[in-house]
Amino acid sequence: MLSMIVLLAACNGDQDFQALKPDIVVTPEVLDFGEVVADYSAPGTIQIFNAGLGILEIDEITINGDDGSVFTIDEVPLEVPGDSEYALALTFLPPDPLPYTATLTIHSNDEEHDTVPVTLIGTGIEAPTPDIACDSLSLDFGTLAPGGSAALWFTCTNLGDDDLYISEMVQRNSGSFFLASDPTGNVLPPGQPLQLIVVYTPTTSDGDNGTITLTTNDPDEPETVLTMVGNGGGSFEYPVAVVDCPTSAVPRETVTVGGGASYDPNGLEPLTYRWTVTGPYDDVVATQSGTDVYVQLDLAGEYRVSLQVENSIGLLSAPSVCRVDAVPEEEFHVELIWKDTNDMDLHLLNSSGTLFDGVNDCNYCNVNPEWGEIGAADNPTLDLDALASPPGVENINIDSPADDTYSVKVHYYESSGAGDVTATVNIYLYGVLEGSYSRVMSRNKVWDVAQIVWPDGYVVEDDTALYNATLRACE
Ligand SMILES: [Ca+2]
Ligand SMILES: [Ca+2]
Ligand SMILES: [Ca+2]
Repeated sequence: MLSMIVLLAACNGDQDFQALKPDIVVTPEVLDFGEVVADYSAPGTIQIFNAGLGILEIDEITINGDDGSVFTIDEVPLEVPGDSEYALALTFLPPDPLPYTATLTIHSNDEEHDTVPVTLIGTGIEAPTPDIACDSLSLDFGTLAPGGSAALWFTCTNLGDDDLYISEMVQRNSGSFFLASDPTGNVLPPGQPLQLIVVYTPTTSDGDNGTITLTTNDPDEPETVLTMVGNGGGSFEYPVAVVDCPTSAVPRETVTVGGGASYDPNGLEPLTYRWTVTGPYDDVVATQSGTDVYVQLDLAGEYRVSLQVENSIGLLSAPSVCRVDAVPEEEFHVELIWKDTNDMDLHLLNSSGTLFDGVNDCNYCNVNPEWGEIGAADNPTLDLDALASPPGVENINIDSPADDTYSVKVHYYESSGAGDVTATVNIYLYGVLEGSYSRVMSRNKVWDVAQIVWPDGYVVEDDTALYNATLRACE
């Protein structure tokens, strides 16, 4: 009975109830980190004391102000028991030589002081700093037979204006990479390079990968990770190129081939893109470096679009290749190709035509004559007209030709120093390559290539000798 009375008295007493509340006391009111070299960090501490007997619950600690991001809290406590203290650790990292200030606010369950502000100040100052820069962050040794040995190197230079100190070197993964000398303890004065020679001695052909991590006093890059791969890298995952090709295309169209789905399995991004576009004659027609590539399909035939992506440490993906087949839409499509700096001209004559007559010979000086019925469908058009490329590409098209027999001719207009040049003519009828012919020509010669009988759609090659043009422009 006695113990029950004591218990009731303890619970009901007003003064005892007060004592179970938390009571927050924070010092200092202003935390000054002093002067700190820009890009270096300095620690600071705020004491949170709970002078009450109830548990102090910390709801949130915020840092506000324009400079809020230069001050960070290491770890926020959930609660501080009665009559005890928590040391709140902070870090000040000035990015520039400027003064910084922000307000830290502690939100708690202390009803009388539910928010307690602390002013944070600090000044960034200018001072010499080291700056590590390596010429490459990866070495790929390619293929090497077991028992063989090869050496490659990284060159890391101190681009800063204070000494660069290499405090630690850690090598991980495959032991087939051997660092010729341990750089630990090296001090590089400003401007000084350091060669890190790596010798690769594979014991199997399964592939190897490894890293070297350098720890230095570079303030904004305390660790530099260098990656080595050999014999395909073994378990190493290279970046992956993914190309997205259009399913159909027509000559003279510009198509977009996308590389945006490419990725790096290790997240070593951004990627850089290396595109190579090869035309129907195995010529490289474009090399580009954007995420997407734009391919002008001058010719009918197959274009190969190849993409390799490079990750942020300089390792290349295997190439990914897609094919775009440019198929003429017109029923009648004739193209002329040459690969020198000279100027050749494609001519298409109807059965009434003579070379350079201004009506019945479609060419550079008569690009879209009216033939056949009234209307454009059966008229020829010189759609691509090249003066001097190389490569030169010209083509003449008819959507739906009138019944007739047509003649294809080539005139070597001007040499521009090119001398004898091979001309190639491809004849596509109803979207199908029906004939491909080549001749070596010299200046002012005319080549009678073939005759095309319409609507049968067959091609008769003309094997007569080249002859000199008597005219060089339309009459
Ligand atoms: Ca740096
Ligand atoms: Ca021409
Ligand atoms: Ca017509």
